[in-house]
Amino acid sequence: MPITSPEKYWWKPADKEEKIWISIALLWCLVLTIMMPLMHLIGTQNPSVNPMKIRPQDYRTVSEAFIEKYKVGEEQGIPVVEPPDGADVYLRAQMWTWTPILKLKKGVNYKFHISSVDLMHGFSLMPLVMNFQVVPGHDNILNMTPTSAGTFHIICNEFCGIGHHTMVGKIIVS
Ligand SMILES: [Cu+2]
Repeated sequence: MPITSPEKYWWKPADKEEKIWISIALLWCLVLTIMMPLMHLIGTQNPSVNPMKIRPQDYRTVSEAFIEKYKVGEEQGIPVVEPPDGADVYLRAQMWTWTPILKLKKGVNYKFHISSVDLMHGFSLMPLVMNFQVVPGHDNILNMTPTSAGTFHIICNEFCGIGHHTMVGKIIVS
């Protein structure tokens, strides 16, 4: 039995319904493309951080010094730190912790330095859904003023190994 080619249908003109869906998909792509830069200006989920370079070992040193200076306690082996008003705040990501736990005041502006000392992690502040990537070697500088009191959790949204799901940090605002 000879081998026969399948019916050639793919060069038939596109169906009307197919054309409608291609147009919708294209239009949606354009909307998303415009929304990406626009959300930086009007949205709050993707803060524009000021990235500076820092070697991971240097970041470890400065964040350890910050912890030493303002440590007020400990929770399950993680230091609890209460920095003074307007201080530089260091939040370190590493497999699989966010160090330290921060105690902040509502309405006070803090200059955050967020970086990783091993591999790439993702900063996701819940329940506010504020996100950005935390890359070793880059100090993400971000001015943040807590506007509401409560306990906020930071989860890692970049898969970083076997303990990824346990990587939860905490910011307590009073
Ligand atoms: Cu992680």
